[in-house]
Amino acid sequence: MTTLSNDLKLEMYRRMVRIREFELTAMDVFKRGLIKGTVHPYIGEEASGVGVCMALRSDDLIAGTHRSHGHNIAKGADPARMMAEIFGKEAGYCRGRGGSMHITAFETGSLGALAVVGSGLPIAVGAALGFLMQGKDSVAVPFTGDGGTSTGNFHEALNMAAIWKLPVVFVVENNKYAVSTYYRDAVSIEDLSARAAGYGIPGVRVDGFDVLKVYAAAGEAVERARSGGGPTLLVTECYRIEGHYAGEPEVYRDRAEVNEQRQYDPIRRFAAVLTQDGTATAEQLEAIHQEIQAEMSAAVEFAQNAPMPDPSTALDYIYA
Ligand SMILES: Cc1ncc(C[n+]2csc(CCOP(=O)(O)OP(=O)(O)O)c2C)c(N)n1
Repeated sequence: MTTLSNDLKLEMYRRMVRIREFELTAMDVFKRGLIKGTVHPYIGEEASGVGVCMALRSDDLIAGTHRSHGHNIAKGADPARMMAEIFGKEAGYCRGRGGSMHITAFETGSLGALAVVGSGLPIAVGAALGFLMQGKDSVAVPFTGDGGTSTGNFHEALNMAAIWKLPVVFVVENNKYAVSTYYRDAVSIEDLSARAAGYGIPGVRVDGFDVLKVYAAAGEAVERARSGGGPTLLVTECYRIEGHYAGEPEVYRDRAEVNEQRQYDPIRRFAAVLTQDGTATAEQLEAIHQEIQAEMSAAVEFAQNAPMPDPSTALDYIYA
């Protein structure tokens, strides 16, 4: 692997912490009844989104899921505008019309958080076809969970991207559960990247708790897509530490299982790498945590003080 600069590694760390703190804050405001709807925490999956998105250029596009706070932050979205969105405020990315499950930060290259499972994949394939038709060398990167790999959308999207050699990197975040269903109860194979063989495209499986490994694997797939080599199926093996949504009862798994997975915490693991390789001291990393916590308090304050959308504009922005 080429040596990465300290600045790059610290930016990866900062974005992982930003995701973690955003999710803790979002769960907190949800439990305190300050927001409507729900939130689907990305805690435990930070290395996946950050490893992938840091391998992208600003003109590459991502398409997310119902669990996409992390994808947006990894791609560079502003937590204050995201917080305003989940508070339903006009200052949010979708002017308060989208909420947690639909945050769409076009400015930083998000095609949207798309809550219909699997629906981001064909949208990204369309974006990739658009890049080719416009002579651009950008890449489209849809995310899905393990559950999404059994939707018709997944198979149609992979097939079309494969036959047209489109610049797409399909990222499957195998966090092991689709709501209450363990992934092995829903698919007949253990390695989801084996599904790539059915479309004649490369399938890559990577440790999704390790941001450097994800970054390297994503970088290779992105370069292949950008240089005309067609799509890749990239599976990041991770784990959903929190419930499917904030406060979900989680009756389908043992606490012991969750606690065992906590030892792979991607942030703690990356912190150990950064202190051991001399990138930063423990004190410097702690200062990042504090800086991000202050950012989250400011984001909540911004969101709470922002005005609600004017009811007379409820039907605005529906048609382009
Ligand atoms: C087409 C469709 N079917 C069902 C649902 C309800 N639903 C929301 S999230 C979810 C599970 C998705 O699991 P997975 O793709 O593994 O993503 P994860 O939640 O684990 O990130 C389901 C079934 C939906 N949103 N869309």
